[in-house]
Amino acid sequence: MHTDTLEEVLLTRSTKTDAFESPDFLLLDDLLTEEHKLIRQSVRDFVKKEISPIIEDACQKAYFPDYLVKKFGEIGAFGPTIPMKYGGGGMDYISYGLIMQEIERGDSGMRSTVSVQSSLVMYPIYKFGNEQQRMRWLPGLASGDLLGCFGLTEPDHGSNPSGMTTNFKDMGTHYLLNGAKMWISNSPKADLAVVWAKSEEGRIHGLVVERGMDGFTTPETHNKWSLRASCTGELVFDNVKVPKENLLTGKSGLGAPMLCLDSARFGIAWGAIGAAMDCYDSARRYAAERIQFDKPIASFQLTQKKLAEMLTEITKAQFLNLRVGQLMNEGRATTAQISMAKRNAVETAIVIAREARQIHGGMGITGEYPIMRHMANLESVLTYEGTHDIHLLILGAEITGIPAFK
Ligand code: TGC
Ligand code: FAD
Repeated sequence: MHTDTLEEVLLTRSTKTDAFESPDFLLLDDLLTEEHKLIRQSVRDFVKKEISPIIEDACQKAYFPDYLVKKFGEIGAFGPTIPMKYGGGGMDYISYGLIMQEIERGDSGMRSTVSVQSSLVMYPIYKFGNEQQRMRWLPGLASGDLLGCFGLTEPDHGSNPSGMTTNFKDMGTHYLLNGAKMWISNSPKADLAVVWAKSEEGRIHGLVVERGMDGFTTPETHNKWSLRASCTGELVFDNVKVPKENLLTGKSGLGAPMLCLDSARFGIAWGAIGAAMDCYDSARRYAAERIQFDKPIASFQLTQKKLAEMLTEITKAQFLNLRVGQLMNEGRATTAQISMAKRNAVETAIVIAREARQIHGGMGITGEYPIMRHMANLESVLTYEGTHDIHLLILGAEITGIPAFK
């Protein structure tokens, strides 16, 4: 992976301290193991030390702090549910959720980097790859020596990935890959891409495409107002010769990328609530400190209403996420349950970010507080991994038995 100089980021390091305190109104901690709490604490400490001091500047400058990739590997944030034999953490899904929650509490873009690597790159290689492929790529991805990305979306096929036109032909000694993917997190810096493409028979398969292959380019997408500290780009395949040993043969069809998305959407549900918790906590502290009409604004009923509703919604979402995590651990979570959790968490977080912005008054629009950054980031989270409306339709299909997508 190409790493930029640390100088730009280090020079802009703020001395601001991150005073975040996590809300736990219904003592959800009692339902976690000691190991869960230790994992959460270590990631929370990491976020306070490594992400909070630089993230506002990184976002303002649209700078992807790629030196953090190696550090994420060092704390075990990549592939927490992947067996230790391959460099993963061998942890359960609640641990994974807690890691996503803490990292997104820092920034959704940083969580994107980590959840793509874990759920959308390591997971398919582990789940659909053979032993040789696992040993070849998973340890480097787990340590952060390699960065990966996931190419499903195309310029003309977003919500409808089964219409994809990216394709590969069997040339005997190799596959010949053509097409393009768009909106791909991590792509400009990625060492490898898990790419979903159609065979000559029109069946969707996953292939690992590596940087340096002739005809493979990853142009960056500029001018984003959201996820500015995450790098996003395209994947362009112009007669790329992909070795046959790079095909993931364990599963084909749309169900293969969809299984990866189940895992990633689960992580996003926890992550979005992390962003909501940060907005709530910032608003609670600001309301106690900010004096108007000779009183803290926390003493006004309208402020208390906002805070009370925020805490209620965070608490409800925490429990929904935890229950889906238990079902994930038992292998019983369904796509529709995960859709409910993702959809609920992101909507909850966006509403809370907007209310928190109001409590901060004019200060809420500045980088002195994390609110506008979370709010802008959450607009991407609302759209990726299945839009808000697609998740509603997945639930609608589950309830009625009638898919309304087409
Ligand atoms: P449909 O006819 O329903 O299904 C086609 C085949 O796929 C199977 N399937 C699943 N299998 C396992 N798990 C799931 N969750 C599955 N969902 C579908 C299904 O059983 C069927 O299999 P078979 O064997 O019968 O053929 O498919 P459809 O074409 O009608 O589309 C359904 C729809 C709209 C729900 C789905 O395609 C969808 O979810 N669209 C949203 C696309 C999406 O989420 N894209 C995400 C791209 S990656 C990304 O955004 C990363 S951002 C990361 C970051 O930065 O953090
Ligand atoms: P469209 O599918 O064109 O949807 C536009 C609107 O139409 C939406 O409101 C949608 O809900 C609505 N709509 C579409 N179909 C229906 C329907 N049947 N019924 C009702 N309404 C409908 N993709 C990847 O593969 N890998 C990545 O790493 C990745 N990272 C991303 C990072 C960012 C910052 C962003 C913004 C996107 C990323 N995506 C990634 C792509 C993301 O998954 C897609 O943007 C998303 O799936 C929606 O596709 P689209 O943007 O083409 O919107």
